[in-house]
Amino acid sequence: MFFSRRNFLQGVIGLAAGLKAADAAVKRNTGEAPYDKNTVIQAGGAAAVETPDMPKLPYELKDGAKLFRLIAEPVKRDFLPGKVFDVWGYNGSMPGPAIEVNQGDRVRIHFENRLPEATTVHWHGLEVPINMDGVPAISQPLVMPGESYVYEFTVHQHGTFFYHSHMAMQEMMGMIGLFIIHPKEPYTPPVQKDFGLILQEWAVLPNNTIPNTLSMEFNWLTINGKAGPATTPLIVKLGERVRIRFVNLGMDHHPMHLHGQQFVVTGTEGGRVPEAAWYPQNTVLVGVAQARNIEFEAKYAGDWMLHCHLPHHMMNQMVSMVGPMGHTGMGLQTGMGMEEGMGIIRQGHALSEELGPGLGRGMGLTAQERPVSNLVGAEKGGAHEGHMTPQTEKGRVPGFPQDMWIPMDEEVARPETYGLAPGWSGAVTGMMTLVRVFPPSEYEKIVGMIREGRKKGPLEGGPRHH
Ligand SMILES: [Cu+2]
Repeated sequence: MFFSRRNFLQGVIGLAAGLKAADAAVKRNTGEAPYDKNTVIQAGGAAAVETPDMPKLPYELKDGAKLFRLIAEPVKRDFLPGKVFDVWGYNGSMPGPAIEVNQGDRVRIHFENRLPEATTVHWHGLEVPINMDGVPAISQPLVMPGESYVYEFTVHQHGTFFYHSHMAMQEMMGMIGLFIIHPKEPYTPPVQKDFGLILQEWAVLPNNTIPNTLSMEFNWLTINGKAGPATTPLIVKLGERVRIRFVNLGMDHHPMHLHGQQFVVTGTEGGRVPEAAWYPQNTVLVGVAQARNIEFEAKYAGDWMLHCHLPHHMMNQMVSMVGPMGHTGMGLQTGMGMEEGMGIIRQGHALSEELGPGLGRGMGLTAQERPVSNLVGAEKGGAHEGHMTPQTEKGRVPGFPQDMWIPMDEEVARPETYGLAPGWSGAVTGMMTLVRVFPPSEYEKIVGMIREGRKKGPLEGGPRHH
């Protein structure tokens, strides 16, 4: 940890006591797509699910069913401020808006395909009639561009499910959304906060905006379509019981780790886990196509990290800088032909004597290999100086550091980041977010900030670190 997060605000003035979780959910779901207040559901007194950075899908009651209108379409999504990517999603949102219903509901989904290619919608984990299963050519015809299809079924299960395209490359373009079903009989013990998070990874080459769905190396990692530090922190009051629902539909598994507390896994993609099977953990592996619900009591105040623990999933826009283009850190080299300078292979194969080391796949034994790092060329005072892990003059070693340190507090400031320690955003990158646990008076203060939309200015008592 770069900062100690043990000191907390003091002397803050409590504001607007009594704000309900549902109100907070309304305020916080201010994503790009329209958000409708009627989607906040209080099932059996359960807390409504909050989906930071992601809207919920509104519905209307019609002929005894909850009617949703789901539209598959291309979407522009900024993973970070200024990093806008061309992805695919639903209703203007990627991930798609969350569908939230109650056990026993009749659900009708008017689905429309505005993509340039055919698609279908699969209801992952739901026990639905075969003609509602959403697998093209197996259970239904492909829904061609411009066409519609009506899905309708009764949900008798409860838990964390999701919907997604059943075309593999479309999945990797972002075509997934939460499908949460609240139980008829409320879960015990009850939770006061309930969050839904979708984990995704992306391969976007430099200077591209369209994910390379064929790639198996990923350089952008997102939670609800945002990369840290643009992920909106989860706001919790000290002593509350918290549920976090993780869903993963990608190429990689994500060991999600929570700092400072132990949790139990209370649900999977198959539904509720019996209490007798709960055991303490602080890292849960959320595998591909899986859902995991965790629950914990927020016993300790602080800004606690919640993140995938795969090191390469804790970074933004990783690009291997090993190779001809990487040696200067400034793009195409001068004094070389175009093909040579760009590392284009014209002879041999990628691991050959001639080319292997230049592609960063050598064994350190051949003449062409040169000592480089992913930030090689980042000399003191150079172009990359401000993006390097802070060093001292004494600690400066050629080729190091390997890590990036790119704080952007101002660019990602939201009410939920209010009062975080200066530079905090340098520590939250890739598939990372924060669980901010506030003592009651400070909690009311931050909720007040959220309601007002305030995101700047000091908190009384100073920053939360020393
Ligand atoms: Cu991961």
